Amino acid sequence: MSSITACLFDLDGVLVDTAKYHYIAWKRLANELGFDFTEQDNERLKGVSRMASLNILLEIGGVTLDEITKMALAEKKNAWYVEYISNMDKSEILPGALEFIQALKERGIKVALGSASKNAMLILNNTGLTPYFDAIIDGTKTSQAKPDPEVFTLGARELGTEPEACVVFEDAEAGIEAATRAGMRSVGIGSSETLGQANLVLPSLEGFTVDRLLEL
Ligand code: B16
Ligand code: MG
Repeated sequence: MSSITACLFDLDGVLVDTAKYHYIAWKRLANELGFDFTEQDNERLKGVSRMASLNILLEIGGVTLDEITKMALAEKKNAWYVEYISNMDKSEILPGALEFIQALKERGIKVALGSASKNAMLILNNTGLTPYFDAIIDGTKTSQAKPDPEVFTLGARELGTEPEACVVFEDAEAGIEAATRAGMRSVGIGSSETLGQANLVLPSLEGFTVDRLLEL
């Protein structure tokens, strides 16, 4: 097994909890369309692209719409979401995430972002995380959604690192599958019920050390 020289991080659910803002915006849209949208429903949208999320939401509400209307609704939801995340600051970085990234940098391990979000730069800038990344791959640079490995393959390429030397941190099952398909090791952040395919599952990054990473 190659030694680990790079870590690739998902954003929502690993470094920050933006899922709550996605939830409020999707719920607002569902309510406008005349149906409810629960937190449990929102679980189905984690790690899923914007248009795929809208399709799931409409399926839950039993609503069928043409593509042009769907595009307009996705834009409307995004405008609300951007308004919510505009007020984010570094207090919204998830426990242990910044400490772990700082420890990686001190040990000379490269750090990349691998997120489906087209709003990743706004979130990274507002939380002060941007300078820590050697490569940033987000939804504006990819054409295939997770579980396709594209986002992580592009990240490794931009870092100049072989996939075998990379570890992916993900909170979504599709993200763990994407890592495996990219030929990378993975750490699931969340529950082993959904992330059991990862090499290691942690409840959060709090207390996780570089030494433990290097044992993977
Ligand atoms: P946007 P990640 C994902 O971020 C979210 O988990 C998912 O809920 C969202 O729909 C997707 O980004 C697209 O986000 O609408 O901002 O482009 O987990 O891949 O960091
Ligand atoms: Mg995620």
